Formats: sequence, structure tokens, C-alpha cells
Amino acid sequence: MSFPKEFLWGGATAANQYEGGYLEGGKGINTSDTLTNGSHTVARRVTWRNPQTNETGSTPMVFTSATDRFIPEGAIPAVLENEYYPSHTATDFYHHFKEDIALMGEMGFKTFRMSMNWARIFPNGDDEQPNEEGLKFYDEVFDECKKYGIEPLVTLSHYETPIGLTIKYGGWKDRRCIDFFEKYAKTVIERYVGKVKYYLTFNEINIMSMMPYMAGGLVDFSEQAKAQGAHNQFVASAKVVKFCHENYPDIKVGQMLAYGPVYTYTCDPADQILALERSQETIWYADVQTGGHYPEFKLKDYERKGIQLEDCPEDYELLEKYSADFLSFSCYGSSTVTTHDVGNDSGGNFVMGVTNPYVKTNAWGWATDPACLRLACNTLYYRYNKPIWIVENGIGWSDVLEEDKTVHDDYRIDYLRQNIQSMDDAINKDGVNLMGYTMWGCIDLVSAGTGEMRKRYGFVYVDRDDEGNGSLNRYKKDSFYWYKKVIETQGEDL
Ligand code: BGP
Repeated sequence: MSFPKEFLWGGATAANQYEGGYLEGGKGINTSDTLTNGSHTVARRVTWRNPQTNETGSTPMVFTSATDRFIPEGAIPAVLENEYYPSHTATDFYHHFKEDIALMGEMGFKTFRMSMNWARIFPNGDDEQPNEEGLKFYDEVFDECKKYGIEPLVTLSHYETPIGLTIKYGGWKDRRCIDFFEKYAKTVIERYVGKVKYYLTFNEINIMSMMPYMAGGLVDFSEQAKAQGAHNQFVASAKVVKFCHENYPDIKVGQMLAYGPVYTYTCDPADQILALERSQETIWYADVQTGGHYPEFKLKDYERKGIQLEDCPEDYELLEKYSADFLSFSCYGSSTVTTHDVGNDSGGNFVMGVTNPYVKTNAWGWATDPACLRLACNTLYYRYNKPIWIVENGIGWSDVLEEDKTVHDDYRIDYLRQNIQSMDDAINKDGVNLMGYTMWGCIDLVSAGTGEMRKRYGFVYVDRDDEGNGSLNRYKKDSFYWYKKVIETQGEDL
């Protein structure tokens, strides 16, 4: 077992789930600020108000019927009084960043994946001038990272779209968002030259197909709107790559894809075809952003559905010439599909499929399957031959804080050990160029899918519950000491 010397060990977070500081320091409102709590069986809801009638209400954020409206005609997403919004305080990185980065330093992190809160920089999304106070906050964060030799990996939009862009333009389906994002990206890239070397443009760009409001600020959930939203994000990403290549060639801009291998439940060829089609639903996003082209199978799919993109020839030149420098991805497990009625489903989580008898699942029905990392690395590396980076992996668990303030999370250690072994195989047996690994939610944070606090991923426990009670104090879990040792020994001592 040996990981390359320059391997970037670390952890990952996102502003909407971690930062808090809602409306502090001139921050505007993001789409994620309008999401209430759900649970592992109940979807989070988006709250809205009709400015004409003052009527208020809420709608589930995972909405599958493209024919219905997501929120009622005339209503706009809004933050309502007397509702609880987990992202408003989250686990309060805004006021704890020095303490948290010190903890990361103690574990020996080489990198820290975080996202910048777009509405902290451009409160309405389309403002003329950036918010200096917001820029200063991240200056301090990056300076703190530097103290510990931690290289930031910054996601520019991790489920954070200023709500103004949704209300005024309908979110990412409007091409004007490309310009707003480009301006935001250029502002921060220039500001943090010498402090930030790695950027990701959009978190899990493919999730727009399942959660269009969260990932694209869309309130129109039609196939047409989602296709246009994705196209606009691709073009915006390419423009960021272009800007860096032309001005700051040392800065690397990556794609970020939600990825999990798809297995077949049986050896029926029909199941293989189904798995192929399921994989295509994900991989085409990387074919465009990292590979530089729309694959034919996607164009045919659009043709069949009558989807017509609002585009221009320059878009395609940009996509080809300025594809991503590297491909990063989240990978939590696999999904298993079949054309047969096998009498089980995987418990209603958004990774659809049936239960695979060979892999364990956690309480939220996620298949925790370590072998899938090796598979994912091979598929993604050899399809594009560009460096890859695992920027999310981990296990959500309802950890228990003991009276003596310890947390015994041996299930997490066990899961991570097997996953790191799987990465090691990808590097040392398969020759994959893997840049790094950032374990998801390294300090406990709010769950994106459910809004719960009890679905914890971290090496550090944060005292906060699903109703927003708790001291926000930080406590090291057993996995904290374990991961520190893993980094220290470059993965030798697992
Ligand atoms: C990914 C997101 C993260 C994250 C993670 C775990 O899809 O990029 O933001 O939270 O999944 O999901 P959850 O928080 O729902 O457990």
C-alpha cells in the first residue's frame, strides 16, 4: 500500500450545509436558504410566497412530474417566518472556521474542499459590484488554511444559487446566468490568486436532472428547462477554464460529477441494457464537460424528446477547447437495477434501484459498497485520460455522543478503510492517476438530501440537533485519530 507523495488527503464541505452566517456580512439569500427539514423518508420542502396574495406554502424539492408546476403560479421561493431552515446556522463554520481549520491541520489535511457562498459575494446574483465583506471572509479562511499548509479546493456553486437569479430569470435555464456566473468566478479567481489553485465549477452537475431547484435554481422542472440549465452550466464552466488558461495557467478547474457504478441484478441481457442506459444518464455530463462533446446518444435522446437547445456555434467551440482540467466526483456506493420484479426496492433513497444482497446499506438505504471506488476510478479515468479526484465519499450515520464526549464510530472507520483500500488498488494495480481524496462532511454538517443533522459524516462531532438546539461545540470522534494516522503513514497504516 503506497499513495503518491503528492496525494491530496483531506475532507469536504459545502457552504449551504456548513457555513451558516445567514444574512451576516452582507450575504444575500440562496435557493438553499429556502429549504426546510425533511427526514430520511420525507423530502425537504421549498417554501414560497405569492407576493400578490401573500399566500404562503411549501412544496417537496424532489418533484418528478414534469407536467405539474413546482410552486404555484405567481408564487416565488421565499424564507418564511416560523419555519426552521437548517442552512441558516448549519454548523456555523462562519464563526468557527479558525477552530475547524486547526482541527483539519491536526489531522494533517493536505487539502480542504469547501464551497464559496455565491450570495455572499454577489448577494442578488446580478449585482454590479461584489460584496467586499464577503470577499474578506474568504480571505481569512484561505489565510488560515495556509497556516497549516492546507490547499483549498473551492467549489464555486455547491447547491448555492442566489435566489434573485431564480426569481428574476428562472434560474439556470436563462442564458444570462452564464454571464453572472462568469463575473462571479472571475472576481474570486482574481482575488485569490496565490491562495487558491483548485476550483470546481458546479457541484454534482448531473443532479440537476433529479433536484433542479437545488442544483440549478429552476422552478420549471420540464425536460427542456433541465437540458438548457445543464447546457448553460457547461458553457459557463468552459468560460471559467478559458479564463484561467489564458490568465492563470497554474490554476486548475475541474468538473464535479455525482457518480456511482450501476450493477445488474441478474445476468439477463435486458438487465445489462438497462444498466447501460442508466449509466448513460450520468456519464454524458462528463462526456460534455470533461470530454468536450455531447455524445451522440444524448443528442438522439434530445431529438426523441423534442428538446431544442438555445445555443450557438461558439458554445461548442468553447466546450471542445476548454473542457475541464480534471474530473472530480462524489461516490458513496453503487446502485443495482433489473427489468425483473424481484420484490424489493432500495428504501426510497434517490439513488434508485433494488437492494443488492451483496452490499450493506446504511439507515438511509445507501448501498455502502467499497469496491465501487475502484470501478468508478477505472471507468472515469480511462474514458477521458485526465486526472481524477474523489471529492466526496463517506457514510452517513446517527452517531452517539457519549457522556464523556467521545464518539465510537468504528462503522465509519471500517467503511473508510475498505474505501481507501479500493483507491489503493485503483492506483497501484490499475495505474489510475488519482489526485486526492476528500472525505465528505469532515466536520459534521447538515445533510443535503434530508436537511437532518442526525445524518452525520464527520471525523468531528458538532453538538447540534434536527431542531437547531445544541452548543455547536466540536468533539473528536474515534475516526479523527484513525484518519490522522492514515494521512501520517500515507495510507500504510489502515
Ligand atoms: C452529495 C452532495 C453533498 C452531500 C452528500 C451526502 O450529493 O454533494 O452536498 O450532502 O451528497 O448527501 P446527504 O447530505 O443527503 O447525505
